[in-house]
Amino acid sequence: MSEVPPSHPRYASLKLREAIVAGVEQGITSLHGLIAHGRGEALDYLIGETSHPFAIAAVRAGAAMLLRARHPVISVNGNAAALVAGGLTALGRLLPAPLEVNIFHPSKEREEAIAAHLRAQGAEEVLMPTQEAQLSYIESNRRFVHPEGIFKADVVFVPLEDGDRCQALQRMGVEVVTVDLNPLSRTARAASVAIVDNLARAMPLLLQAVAQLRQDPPASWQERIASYHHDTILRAAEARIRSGA
Ligand code: PTJ
Repeated sequence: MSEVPPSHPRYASLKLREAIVAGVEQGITSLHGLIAHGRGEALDYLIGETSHPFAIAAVRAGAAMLLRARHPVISVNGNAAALVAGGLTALGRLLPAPLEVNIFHPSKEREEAIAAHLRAQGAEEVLMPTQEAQLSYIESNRRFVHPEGIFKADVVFVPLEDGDRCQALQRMGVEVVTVDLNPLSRTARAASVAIVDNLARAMPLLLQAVAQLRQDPPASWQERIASYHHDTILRAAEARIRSGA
């Protein structure tokens, strides 16, 4: 039972905080995930807790990139699973694309708990990290991937993480669509498309964009991607944060 009354002025933010705490209690999210979430909260506060045009433009480009992909994969960590498991599962069905569990802080139990949580939300295919397939240019636990998933992906949706794997994937020629409230992070900078927004707000927008764009001819996806200018988008997000308005 939630202890947050809907009338509370910070209801939406407090509900997300509850979801992350519940994630820790269910063995899905790491304790470090609480700290990462707090950093996200602070940046969201500065950004005005709303989805700005720079985020909407990135959502559309990201949706087009995922639709254009030959083999898209959705990477899921402990924070994303706690916040938007249902949305990630719906995205997997819509594209279609497999979900793959990939976490930074090693824990077999947590990997299993994340997979079970995704399946409970209706995910049909959840790929797990393996020893057989490993990414280059990275030494953390994130290097262990699935041979049929991230290992052979051409585009990976990577919501909310540290930057190492994003950089490694880019060096391997894989495109990355990320959601990160920090436009200065290595993830946001190294990504092909960075949606600077709260993952909880961006997820329904991304689902809507994919549902709309998949009706359009593939040539229009290419145009959408070409009209996305990564540095300009990141500068606009940073300017919004710095303005303090
Ligand atoms: O489950 P694991 O082991 O894979 O761990 C996941 C975390 C998130 C703990 C791990 O990847 C990590 O430590 O990430 P960082 O380096 O703290 O980066 C997380 C980034 O996500 C930061 O730039 C935060 O500002 C940002 N962030 C946090 N919450 C949100 C967010 N971005 C969008 N939406 C959020 N709700």
